[in-house]
Amino acid sequence: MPVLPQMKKTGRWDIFCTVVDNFGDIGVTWRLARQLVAEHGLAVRLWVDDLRAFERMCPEIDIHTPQQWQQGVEVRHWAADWQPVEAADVVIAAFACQLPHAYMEAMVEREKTPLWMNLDYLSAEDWVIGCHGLPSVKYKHVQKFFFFPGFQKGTGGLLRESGLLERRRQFQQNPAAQRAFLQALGIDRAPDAQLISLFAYENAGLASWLDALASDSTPTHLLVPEGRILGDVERWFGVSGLAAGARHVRNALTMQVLPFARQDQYDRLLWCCDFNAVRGEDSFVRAQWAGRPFLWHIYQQEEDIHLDKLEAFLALYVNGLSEPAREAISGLWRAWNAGERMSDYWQSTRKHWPELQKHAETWCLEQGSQPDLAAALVQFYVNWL
Ligand code: TRH
Repeated sequence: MPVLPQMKKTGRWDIFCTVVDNFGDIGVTWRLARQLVAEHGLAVRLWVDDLRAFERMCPEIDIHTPQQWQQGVEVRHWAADWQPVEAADVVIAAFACQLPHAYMEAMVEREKTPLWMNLDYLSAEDWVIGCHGLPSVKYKHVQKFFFFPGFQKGTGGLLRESGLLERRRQFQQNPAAQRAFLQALGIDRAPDAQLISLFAYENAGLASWLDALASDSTPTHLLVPEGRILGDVERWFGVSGLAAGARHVRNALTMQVLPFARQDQYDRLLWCCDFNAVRGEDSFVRAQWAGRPFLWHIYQQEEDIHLDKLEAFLALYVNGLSEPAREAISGLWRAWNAGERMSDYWQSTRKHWPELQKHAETWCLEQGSQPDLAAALVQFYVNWL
C-alpha cells in the first residue's frame, strides 16, 4: 500500500480502546497502532482505559504514566476525567467503544472534519460484507463509518504485518532458532513429543481431551499460558495452585504452565507448536498465520449468537477438505465450544493430520493474499479524502 506523500508523517490517528474484559481489545488495537506507525508512517495515539491488561503483553508499559511512547506509538491513559485534546485526522473507536463527549466536540470543532470509524469485531458471517464501510451514526456533522474485519473480499481483512508469513516460514524451517526460543521461555520439549499450546476459557470438555492425549501413542507436551483454563487443568491433574513454571506428567502427556508472554513471543510460540488451541479474536487470527491446525474457543455471547459466528467461520474454513477431515475438525470445534466430550473427535482429527496440516497452510496463504486490515484502513481514508 503506497503511502501518499501528503499523509506521510502528517496523518494523525487516534485509536480508542476500552478493555471490556480479557486481552483481545488491547491485543488488537496495540497491533494495529504499531503497524500504522511502522508501515504507514502515521502518528498514532492509542487511548487505553486499563493499562494493566496492556502491561501483561507489553511489560515496558508503565501503568502509572498517563503519556508514554512505546514502539513509536503514543500511549495515553484514557482516564475517567478526560482532559481536552485536539482531535486527530482519523479517529478509530475500537469495538463500538463510546468516545468521551468532549472529544466528540473536538471532532466537530476541527476545521477539517475527521474520518471517524468504528472498528468492529471479527466475524465470518455473510452480512459483514454488506455492512463494511457503510455510514453509521452521525454526531452533529461528523459521520461515523463501520469498518469490519473479515475473511472474504469486501471486508476490511485481517491484521497482518508486512513480511509476517515470510518470517514465520523462516522460523519454522529453523529448528535451532525454535529450540533457542523455547528454551528462553523455559521449555525443553519432551522427547518426540508433539507440541500443543492451550489458551482457552474455562471448558468442561478439557478433561476428556487430556484423557485422550494422555493415552495417545504419540507423546504430547502441552503448553498452557497462565489464565482461565488453569482451573480445569488443576482438576484433571488433581493439583491446586498451578502457576508459571509448574510441570506435571501423566502417561503420554507432559503439561507445563507458561507465564503470560509478550505478544510477539506468544506469536512465535504458536509458530513452534504442532497444534494451537486459541480463543477470542486476536489469538484466533494469529493461529491462522501460524499455518498449523488449530482449535478455536470462541468468546461466548448472549443467546448463543457466537455459535452462528462459529458455524460461519467453519463453513469457510473447511472448504477444500475431504468429507471425513471436514467432519473430524468441525466435530472437534463444536464439541470444544459446547464443553462436550472431545476424545472421539480428537482421535478422528488425528487420523486426518497430514491433510489438516496441509490445509492450514493453504488457508493461511489464501488469507495472506488479501489486503491486510491496516492497509485497508489507510486505503479507506485515502478514498474518503
Ligand atoms: O483475551 P481474549 O479472550 O479476548 C477477547 C476477545 O477479543 C473477544 O472477542 C472480546 O470480546 C473479549 O476479549 C472482550 O482473546 P484474544 O482476542 O485472543 O486476545 C488475547 C491477546 O493476548 C492476544 O493479543 C494475544 C495476547 N497474549 C499474549 O500477549 N501473551 C500470552 O501469553 C497469551 C496467551 C496471549
